[in-house]
Amino acid sequence: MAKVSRPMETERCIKSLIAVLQKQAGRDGNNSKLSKAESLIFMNTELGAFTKNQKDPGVLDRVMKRLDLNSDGQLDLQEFLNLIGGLATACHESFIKSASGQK
Ligand SMILES: [Ca+2]
Repeated sequence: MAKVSRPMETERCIKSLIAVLQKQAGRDGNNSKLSKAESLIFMNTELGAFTKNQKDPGVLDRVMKRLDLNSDGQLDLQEFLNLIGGLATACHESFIKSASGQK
């Protein structure tokens, strides 16, 4: 008999990321892509720790432009994951630095 598997941590993380995208993108009725306005709300709410010290309002604009690889003015799942991946990489590097006593 096949073992009934419970979702593993990584699977739960993937589902959570998709749920976040759908929730944040659903404000305008299309829950598969973040519009520019939705992206800004997302970055200021869900990623407040990263954006709160950001004084230059143009930075998020430039981030959005860089992430929008196909230039359709929206972030699809792949583009959204590039953002998450970039932030995860930055966090990981920061953890390694603080673990080794650097600043
Ligand atoms: Ca896009």
